Amino acid sequence: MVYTVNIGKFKVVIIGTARMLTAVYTLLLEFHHKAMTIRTILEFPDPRLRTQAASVGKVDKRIRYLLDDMFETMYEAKGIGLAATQIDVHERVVVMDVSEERDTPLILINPEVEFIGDSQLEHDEGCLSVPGFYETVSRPDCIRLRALNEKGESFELEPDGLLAVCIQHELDHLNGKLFVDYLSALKRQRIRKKLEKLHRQSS
Ligand code: QAP
Ligand code: CO
Repeated sequence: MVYTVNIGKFKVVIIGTARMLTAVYTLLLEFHHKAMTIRTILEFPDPRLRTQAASVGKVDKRIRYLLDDMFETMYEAKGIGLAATQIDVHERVVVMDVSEERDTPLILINPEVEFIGDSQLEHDEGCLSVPGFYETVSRPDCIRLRALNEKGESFELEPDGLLAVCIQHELDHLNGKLFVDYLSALKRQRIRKKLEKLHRQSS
């Protein structure tokens, strides 16, 4: 049999049995997917950043594709953390890499955080959704994290310092919260006005 299938903008002709069609089609879909993985990052004050993300039910191939896209998007943008919310996917998935060498990826699916001890840490924060702005935010320094990895296995971590700050920042995204929410209304408004102006100029 001769089959014609559409893969994105391509029309592909497959000659063979129906079983071959399925196999080749799956392969082509994966190839096509891998060719376009950088997603658009939403920017403050986009109201979609205020969405509460839903828990992931099953860590399957769909989630692993999402993780691939998120890492590619985060590394390309030179970020240290990216929540799915920021690419308009409202599921509880986070990718991070706080290492200097950019070679230590960390995946958090359905993350849960507990505060341990009561020391606070002041840290300069930025955000891929608030480009060009950095402000000091105070957060609990020591946390206990429980999350699922890319295989759906549960793991625990007790980070402090930058890693603890970044985890809390990304978890906030999944709950529709941004680091600018911790600033004064005046500072937040200034940032919003400047970004809105930039968005008008680039559209
Ligand atoms: C969250 O943020 C974070 O303005 C991750 O022009 C940041 O990856 C937690 C970025 C700092 C703790 C400390 C920001 C890239 C990246 C920008 C990011 C920019 C380019 C932000
Ligand atoms: Co952010």
